[in-house]
Amino acid sequence: AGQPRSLLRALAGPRPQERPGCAPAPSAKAEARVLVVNTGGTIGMVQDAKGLAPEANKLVNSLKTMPMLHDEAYARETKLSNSHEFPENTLVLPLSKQNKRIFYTILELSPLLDSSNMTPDDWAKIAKKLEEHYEKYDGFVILHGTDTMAYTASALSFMCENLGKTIVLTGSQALHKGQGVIPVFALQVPIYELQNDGRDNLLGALLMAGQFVIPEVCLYFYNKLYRGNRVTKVDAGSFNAFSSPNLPPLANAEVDITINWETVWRANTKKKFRVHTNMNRNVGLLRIFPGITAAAVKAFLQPPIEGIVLETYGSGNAPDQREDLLEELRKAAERKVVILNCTQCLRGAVKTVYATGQTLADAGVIPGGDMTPEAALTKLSYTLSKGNLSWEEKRQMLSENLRGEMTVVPTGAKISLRDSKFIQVIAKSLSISSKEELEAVRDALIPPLACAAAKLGDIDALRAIAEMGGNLSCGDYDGRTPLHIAASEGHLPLVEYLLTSGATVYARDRYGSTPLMDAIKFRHIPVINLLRETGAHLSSHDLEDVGTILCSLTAKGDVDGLYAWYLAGADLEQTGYDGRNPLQVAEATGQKEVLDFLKQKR
Ligand code: ASN
Repeated sequence: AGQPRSLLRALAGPRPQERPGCAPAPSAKAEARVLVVNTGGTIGMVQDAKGLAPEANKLVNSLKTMPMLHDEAYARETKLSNSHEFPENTLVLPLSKQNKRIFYTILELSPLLDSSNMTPDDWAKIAKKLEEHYEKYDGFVILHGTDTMAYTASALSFMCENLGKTIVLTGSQALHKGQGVIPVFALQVPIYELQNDGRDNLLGALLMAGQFVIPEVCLYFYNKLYRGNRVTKVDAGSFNAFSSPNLPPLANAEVDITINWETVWRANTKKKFRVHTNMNRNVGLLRIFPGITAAAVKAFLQPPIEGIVLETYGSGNAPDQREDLLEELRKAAERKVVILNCTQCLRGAVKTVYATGQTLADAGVIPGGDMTPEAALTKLSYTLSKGNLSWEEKRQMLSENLRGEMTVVPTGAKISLRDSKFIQVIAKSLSISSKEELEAVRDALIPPLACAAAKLGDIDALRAIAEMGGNLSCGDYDGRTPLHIAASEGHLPLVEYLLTSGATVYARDRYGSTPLMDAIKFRHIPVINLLRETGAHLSSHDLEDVGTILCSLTAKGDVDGLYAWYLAGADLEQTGYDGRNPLQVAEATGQKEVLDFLKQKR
């Protein structure tokens, strides 16, 4: 155990954020909705005759009895279970330290699975649920068995295209209780057991998904949030089951939650979220070993196989004196079988420093950098299923960094903001010299500088800030990001630049406003269109009083205002507080222009 206290403190009450510039500030009515997709795994298992197995419809009722995971008094006060606003099986966390109420709805897949039984069809099932519910929730948690969690996390990272919201996989682990002879089932720890990691993992995952826009498929385990396609299961027994050997965690949940924003993957797209589900199954993992026979390699590479991950030694080496093996690899490459080279080592990357590595590259094998075998396999499966791409394009795609699954060594010298003259001068005048203090100055200065540049429409300044390592998703003291400002000002090229440079459309400022809401407020039609193209949408919270707002715009004859709401996705037939809809108000107030507009949009 040893870890619950830190997470409980994360729930305890209001404290300022440790890095106010970088986390989205709570909105005016600070609420978040998270969808929990339960796929199975130890977290919800019960004991049956054969051992532990998943059981349907059990989790929600158990969670309701756990105060750290459900605030029963608040649920009763708000009549949560009878509310039309929330779907069945919705629970609510106690108020978080950031003063946020996280409501979470549990959706159980059928059948629940021990993750050893998962296949790409199950990944597709999860992905489709995410797509179906994407606009209704702020973030997503996937409960999953630990055995194949790294595969599912890697697969989903590729299958989720243009992701803008946080998705967190978590579960619970097996535990060795001492050294004695213990039946296998006694080693497993479902959430209902006293000594259990599932409660903390679920709570941590909910706090991450409900409070931060981390547009990645992540994995939360034992107080750490990792990039999903960087992890591998390294321990069959301990709570500390996962490791991300080549990338530091995205966040740590200690006394405070610290997000490592520099490591967080930045969405850089103007396209909408979608899922790609038909993964190619003709792929495999082949681990070479001393003395492996050419016959074994040949058999493995037979049709219908279309791609394999070759797990090689050290920094990507295989015997260069085994002409028989190389011949099989060459023949496969000629048949257009794609071969991706990954190391068997836990840490480090494939490099062509040895002649033995170079020989593989000459045989047509693609270097896989520092990808985990799980990431390499699922990337292969994803890339090979892109029917519209040629063989060369698929090979090209495999060597590119698609979702942060591999480290790209920057070419040319990279200046960091820490080295910037400006920060240096300020640091000097404040007598600051330590790395941490310099970083604190940098984090305090970037958001207002970037927002000021956004206000002026100064793309060059923003580019300079980004090139120096500044995060353009950071919010200022009011949680307003450069994208909020650019949207309010109607600077279309700047909005475009920000969207392709890692800005998130889902950031909310302290007043609860998103860039889309700001663009509506100032009626910047082209900006609204662009944000919508990128997947921005109005949440149920944004639409709470929309009927009354639309009726009031109608009464004032404000066609532009109505048009802005309409383009943002509002329903123009919504009724206001007095039960009338905009059309009825237009008729009653004789707003002819509005009337024509409303009739045309019906
Ligand atoms: N066998 C279980 C599973 O992967 C292991 C676990 O969840 N700890 O579903």
